[in-house]
Amino acid sequence: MGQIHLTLSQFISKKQTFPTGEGCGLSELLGDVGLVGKLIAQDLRRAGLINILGTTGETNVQGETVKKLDEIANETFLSVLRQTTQVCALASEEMEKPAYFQERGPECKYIVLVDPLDGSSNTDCNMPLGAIFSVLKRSLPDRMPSDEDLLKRGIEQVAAGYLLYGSSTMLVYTIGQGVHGFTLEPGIGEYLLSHENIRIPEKGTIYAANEGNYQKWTAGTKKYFDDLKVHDKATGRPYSGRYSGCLVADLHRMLLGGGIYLYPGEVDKPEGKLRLLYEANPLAFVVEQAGGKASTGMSRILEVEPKKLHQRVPLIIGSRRDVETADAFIQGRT
Ligand code: AFP
Repeated sequence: MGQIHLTLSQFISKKQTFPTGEGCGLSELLGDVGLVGKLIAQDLRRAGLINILGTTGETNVQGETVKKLDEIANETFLSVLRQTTQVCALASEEMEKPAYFQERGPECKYIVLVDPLDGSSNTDCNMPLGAIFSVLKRSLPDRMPSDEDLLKRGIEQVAAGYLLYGSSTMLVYTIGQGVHGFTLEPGIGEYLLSHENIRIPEKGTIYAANEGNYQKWTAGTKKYFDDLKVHDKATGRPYSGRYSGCLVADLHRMLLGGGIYLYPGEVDKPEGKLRLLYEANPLAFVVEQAGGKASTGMSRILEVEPKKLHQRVPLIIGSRRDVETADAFIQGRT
């Protein structure tokens, strides 16, 4: 028999230490996020056969076309996390307002924010998809959270991570003690530890961005992308471009092999495209925990003060030295 890997719950109970009172709540929550992953992965494997591809005909709060799978993933998060004893509210890219689970008592500690299906343009062509989650602590135990309680800076997250539906299904998370990756073993329906304590290389040679937007970028951003293509063996240039349309998949590649993902602000849209609270913040927490960096181009993502639930933010994320170089160009220092 080969090596026996720890399951997700074994790893959490044996290898993670929680502040007093946090243990079983976060452990249950992470297990339930894993359950969402199993349910969605099962649908995705049969997607072409069970009429769940294509659009619903609706538009979401972001003004984007809703895919059937967006709706299914959102419903799955809602119905699973509604059963999670320590979750009292769920906010999602697919819902204008957060859902509050009124039936929860004062012992219920956590608020979860999710992008339930990241990369939904990939649904119909069998490309990778993901989901991103951020966990905040409820501020006051004696009342249900309000919309304002969800507007916390990324540094206040107590856990974060993502599900990746690729050639295998993975759950990657942090509770502020490194970043750990688990691969779903479909035969036994368990997540098994496959990537313990992931460390992102200081610098990579890969970039991911939608360069179709080049003409919309600022002079500094354009200069950075031009610089990536200069031939210079000593600095590993030209970088290779790898962009999947799924941030989770691109970021996972960077975490393991190094590099940089950029969705920068544009001259006419300085706020960029991606959402702060359930895309940029959780991934920034993961990447920082792995030794990397995440920036708006101007400042640290985790310190951005949120003003509204579906706020957008430019995102430059990945290997520490690559993000520092990109920031220098974007700020006009290079
Ligand atoms: P969707 O989930 O709406 O498809 O957006 C995906 C995403 O948030 C991120 O995963 C991609 O990297 C990025 O947006 C793709 O955006 P473009 O289509 O503008 O390149």
